[in-house]
Amino acid sequence: MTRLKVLLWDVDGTLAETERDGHRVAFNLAFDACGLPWRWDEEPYGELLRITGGRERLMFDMNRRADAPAFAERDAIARRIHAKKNDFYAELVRSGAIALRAGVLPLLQQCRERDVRMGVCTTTSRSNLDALMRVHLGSRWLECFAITVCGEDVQRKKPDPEVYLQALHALDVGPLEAVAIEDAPGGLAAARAADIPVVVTRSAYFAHAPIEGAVAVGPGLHDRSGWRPALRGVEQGEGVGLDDIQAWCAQMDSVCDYP
Ligand code: XBP
Repeated sequence: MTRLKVLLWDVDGTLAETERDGHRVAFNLAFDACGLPWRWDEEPYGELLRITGGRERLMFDMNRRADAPAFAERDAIARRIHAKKNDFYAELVRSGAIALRAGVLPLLQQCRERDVRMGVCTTTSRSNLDALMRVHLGSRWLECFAITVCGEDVQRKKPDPEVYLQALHALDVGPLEAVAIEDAPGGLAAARAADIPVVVTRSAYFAHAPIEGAVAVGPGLHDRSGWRPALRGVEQGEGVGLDDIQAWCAQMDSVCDYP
């Protein structure tokens, strides 16, 4: 492991718990707005998260519905619902419905202080990322990140590694000079397929998902307890920092599977 030069952030579930109270709610508002009697409740939506990408998720769901529109119409309908969903999502985010996860801001700040470059590697649409970051980091949020790769920028979404490979290429760093922060098996698989070490901060929907091949997995960046491998110096009120991440990566032999 060489010096950690780049921290690559996933968005949904990692920077913020956006899915249950953000995207899901916005999809339901979009169904209503399109005159469709469909509804995604909390639990089934968790299962749908296996399909990355909102439009892809809609297509998957339509393809298994008894009341689905004719096959030839589905793509156009999915695009229409998805565009409306993203508008509703931006409204929800602007209303303050979605906070950043605890521990995220201090780590963003530490990266800036220590000149560790940051990137965003996400499956979500750029408009959703912009809405979220504008609310929490202000209108100049893009200046915090050396690169942002979103759903529109790739041919294949996570778990394909394309989003991570693009970021490494643009930043001109090798995979072991980067660390990805992810919350879910699909994102973990994408970063690992690009050979990038991954720290998993479990999100609500993936609290018990099997995690294979992460350098560390834990409940959130705000909390030093509950991590595997365990963190030294567990102190109340202190979160996970760059030194911890670097230490996990130094023990790369501990890359293992966590139930
Ligand atoms: C999460 C996703 C996204 C969002 C919805 O991406 O799979 O599809 O659920 O966003 P990540 P869109 O964890 O990589 O941030 O509707 O814009 O696709």
